[in-house]
Amino acid sequence: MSDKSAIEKIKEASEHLRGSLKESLQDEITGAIRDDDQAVVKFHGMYMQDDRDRREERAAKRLERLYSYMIRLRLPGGLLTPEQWLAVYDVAGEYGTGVIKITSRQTLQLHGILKSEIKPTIQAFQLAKLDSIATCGDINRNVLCSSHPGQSPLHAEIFSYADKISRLLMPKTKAYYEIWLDEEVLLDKKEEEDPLYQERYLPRKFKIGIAIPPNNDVDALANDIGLIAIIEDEKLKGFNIAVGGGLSSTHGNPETYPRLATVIGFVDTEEKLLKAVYEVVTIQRDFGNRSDRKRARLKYTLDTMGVEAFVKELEKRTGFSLEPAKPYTFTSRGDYYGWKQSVDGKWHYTLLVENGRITDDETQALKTALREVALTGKALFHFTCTQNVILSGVAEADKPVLDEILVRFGVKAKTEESSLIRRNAMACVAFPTCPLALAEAQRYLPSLIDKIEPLLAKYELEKEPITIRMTGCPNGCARSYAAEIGLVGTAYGKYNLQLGGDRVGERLNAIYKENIGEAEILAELEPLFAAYATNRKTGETFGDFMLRRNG
Ligand code: SRM
Ligand code: SF4
Repeated sequence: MSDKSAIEKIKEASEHLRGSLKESLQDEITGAIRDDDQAVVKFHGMYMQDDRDRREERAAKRLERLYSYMIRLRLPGGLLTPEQWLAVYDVAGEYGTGVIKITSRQTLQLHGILKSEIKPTIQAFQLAKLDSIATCGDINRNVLCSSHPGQSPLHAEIFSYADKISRLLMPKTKAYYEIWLDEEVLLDKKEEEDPLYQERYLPRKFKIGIAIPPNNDVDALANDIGLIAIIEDEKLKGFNIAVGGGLSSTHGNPETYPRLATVIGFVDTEEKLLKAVYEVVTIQRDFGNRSDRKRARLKYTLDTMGVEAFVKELEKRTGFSLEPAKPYTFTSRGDYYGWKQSVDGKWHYTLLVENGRITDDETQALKTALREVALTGKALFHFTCTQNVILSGVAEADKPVLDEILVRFGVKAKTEESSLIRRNAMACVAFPTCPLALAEAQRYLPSLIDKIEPLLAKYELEKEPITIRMTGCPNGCARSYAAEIGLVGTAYGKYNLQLGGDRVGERLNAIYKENIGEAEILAELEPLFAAYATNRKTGETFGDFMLRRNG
C-alpha cells in the first residue's frame, strides 16, 4: 500500500478537526488561514477562496489575494422555515456578498465572508438553529431527499429519513462548537470518541440521496449511496439501496470516471436501512483508497472490490442479507413549476432560480420577493437539487397573497415565461470563486441558452424539455455527465460537448466533441436538432435519439 496522502496526515493530527484553526483566526496579518487548516475547515462547512477576477489587479499592487470564505449550510432535505430564511437573508447581506446560492445538493451557500466575519456568521446561524457541520470535507455531506411535497402522500414520512441519516452520520467532535461558538473546551476527550469516523474520517467526501419514484429529482444514482423509496398500495415498503455513484473525472486521467450507482438490494425496515447505510460507510472508511485522492471515492472502492464481494462484506457487517431489489420506474427528474396542490390540500409554488443564484437583477427582484414571502410567514422554503425554490404549505386563503408578491417582483413571469430548456438547465458556480474552474459556468450558461433557444424554435423543438447542464471543470458539480446536453469546461471559453444522456438520470452522456468554443457548440447542435426534429420516434427524447444515432 502506498503512503497516505498529505490530507490523511492532516486529519489524523487535527485533534478531531481542531487543527490550529483558533490560531489561524487570530492572525490579523493575513485574510488566509494556515495551509493545514484549509483542509480542516472544510469539515466545518467552509472553503477558503479568493476572487479570481481580481487576482491580476491585486498582484500588480503587490497585495495578497482577496481571501474570503464560502460557508455551506447543513439542511437535510433542503427545508427552511420563513424565520430561518430571513436569518440567512440578513447574514448574506451583512457578512457575505448578498447573493444566496442554492446548490445542486439542496442547500445554501454564502460567498465572500471575510475571516474576521466567520464567527459572527456561524453565531447568527446558530441563533436561527442552523449549522454548517460536515457540509464539506471527507465525511457524509448534506443528505438529499425529493423536495416536492406533492410528489407522494408519503413525502413527509420518507423526508424524515434524510434527517435520521444525517444525524446517524454526524461526527462526534465538538470542535465546531468550541471554535466558532466559543463553547467550553471538553476536558474529557473520551466524550468525543468517534466509532464511525475514528481519527481518520473518510478517505473522501460521501454523499447520500433519497429518491421517491417516479421522480428522480435528487439524481439518486449520482450519490455514493442512492436510496429509492419503494411504495406499494400507498405504503412505504422500504428502500432499494444503490451504491457507488459519483460524477467526477479528471481530464487526461483514464483511471477516473463518472459512474452511476449500482442497485444492490432492498431493505424493509428503518432499523435495517440505517444499519446498511452505516456499514456501507464503514466499508468505505476501511477499504477506501487513502493514498490517491483521485481514486478515493466509494465508486472506486466498489469497482476494486467487485459488487459481489462488496455485498458480501456489507452483509457480514450488518448481520443480515439484503433482499432482491424491488422494481421501480423513474419517469421524470425535474421540478414541477408553478402552483400545485399538495396531498394535504395546501398549495406549493415552484419557482425558477437560474443556476441557484438568489439576487435582484434586471429581470426580477427575486431576493426581495422571497424576503416579502418570508415576512408573511405563510410558506416554508424548500430547495431542490436543480437549484430552485419551492414555497410550500400555503393555505388556499393565502395563495393570492403570495401570488401577488410573485407577480409584483417579476418572479412568476420569469418562472412561467422561461423556455423549457432554461427551466431544465443547471450550471455550477465556477468563476470567480471556485479555485478549480477552468471555464465559466453559472455566469455564462444563461447567455448560451439565449443562443440555443432560437435554434430549438427553428426546428419547432421548444416544447421538448431537453436537459442541459454546464460545469466549469470535469468535477461535475452541476451533474453535467447526467444530462442530455452536457458541457464540461476544459479551458477558458472551451468545453467538451457531451451528448446522449437520458432524461431521468439512469444513463450518463458521452463525449461528442472535445474542447470547443461557443460558435462550434452551436454549429454542432444545430444539425443535430434538425435531425432530431425530422427523424425522432414518437416520444423519443433528444438524449435517446443521440444514443440511437451514435450508439
Ligand atoms: Fe462540487 C469541489 C461547488 C455539488 C463534485 N464543488 C467543489 C468546490 C468546493 C471547489 C473546491 O474544492 O474548492 C466548489 C465550490 C465552488 C464555489 O465557489 O462555491 C464546488 N459542488 C459545488 C456546488 C456549490 C455547485 C453548485 O453550483 O451547486 C454544489 C454544492 C453541493 C452541496 O451543497 O454540497 C456541488 N460537487 C457537486 C456535485 C453534484 C452532487 O453532489 O450531486 C458533484 C458531483 C457528484 C460527485 O460528488 O461525484 C461535485 N465538487 C465535486 C468534486 C469532485 C469530487 C470527486 O469525486 O473527485 C470536487 C473536487 C474535489 O472534491 O476535490 C468539488
Ligand atoms: Fe468548481 Fe468544477 Fe465544481 Fe464547477 S464543477 S464548481 S468549476 S469544481
